[in-house]
Amino acid sequence: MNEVIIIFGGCIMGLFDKIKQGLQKTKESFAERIGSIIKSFQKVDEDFFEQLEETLILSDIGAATASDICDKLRGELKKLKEVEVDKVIICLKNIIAEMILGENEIELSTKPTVIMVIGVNGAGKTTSIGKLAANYKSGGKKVMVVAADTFRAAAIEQLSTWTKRAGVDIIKHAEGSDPAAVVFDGCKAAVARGIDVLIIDTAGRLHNKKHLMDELKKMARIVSKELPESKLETLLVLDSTTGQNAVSQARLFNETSDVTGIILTKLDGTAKGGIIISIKNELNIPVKFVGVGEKLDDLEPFSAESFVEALFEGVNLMPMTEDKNEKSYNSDK
Ligand SMILES: Nc1nc2c(ncn2[C@@H]2O[C@H](COP(=O)(O)OP(=O)(O)OP(=O)(O)O)[C@@H](O)[C@H]2O)c(=O)[nH]1
Ligand SMILES: [Mg+2]
Repeated sequence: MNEVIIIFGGCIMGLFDKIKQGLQKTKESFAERIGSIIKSFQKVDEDFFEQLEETLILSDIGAATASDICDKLRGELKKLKEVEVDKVIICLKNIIAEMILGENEIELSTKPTVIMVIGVNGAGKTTSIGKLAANYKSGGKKVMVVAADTFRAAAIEQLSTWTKRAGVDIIKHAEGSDPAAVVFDGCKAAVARGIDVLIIDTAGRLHNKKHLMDELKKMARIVSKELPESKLETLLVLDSTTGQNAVSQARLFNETSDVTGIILTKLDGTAKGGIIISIKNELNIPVKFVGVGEKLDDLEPFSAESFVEALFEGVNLMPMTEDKNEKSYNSDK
């Protein structure tokens, strides 16, 4: 296994705190579950791995990924002569860190960079766009938002409220108009006004409705045609409280749209943050932002290092309450 370096001190404290805070429920239940199996086993045998796999599945990591993690852990522990409690945790942490490392950042390498935001109804698209716009604006970028959810009543008004809060421009048409036409105008206006980041809000849609998915493709085609030099990021917004269902959504959206990243919302209200690991491991789509509340500044760029550190923060301490020097595991080899 390649060595995974987890940079604990390297991340900005504010960001780490926010992610920790947002992950509170996830990390509490993860730490409790992992801590309790670590305590209840004296040796690393097949029973231990069975329990661990079950625990990982209960932590919303998903069956396939839980099994991958256990296989990797088996392989790592076999290399050791004596398996101490701390080693099991460190190996587990490194395996998970390696799984979720990826292209978590959005590079604003083109002017404009276009971010199309898609997802099912109520996932948190419009709210995340408001937060994202404010975030880029405060970073000195010229931001414009396109109201391409022309379908849901009051969607345009809701987006306008967010763009006012964020202090950025909005391009909008009347409710019920063709979303592709607003996207077209947005592309033109972005060039005319020298915009750095163009963010497109889209209507909530079910991934199994073909005509709605075709509509997304049409919008993407317009962007490519009107802004051929621009990078198009398609961010899928997933509500983390829906757990493994969010992973199925990601799989299906990815079949029709070229999803380049995930915005995982509502992490503040759930213990299901483990889905971050299965999304990356099973679909190879990186999480790029996490939503940790309903306010303007409650969106954070995702950091794999901070996530793993937060997840294991409580676990590390648990075996320490026992006499660490006396407790070591025998590995069944
Ligand atoms: N606690 C919490 N609530 C959030 C977060 N993100 C969004 N929400 C809430 O989720 C609800 C739905 O958010 P919207 O942004 O309207 O969702 P949407 O995907 O645009 O919905 P449609 O346009 O109807 O498809 C709102 O009540 C938001 O305040 C988050 O990170 N944490
Ligand atoms: Mg919306």
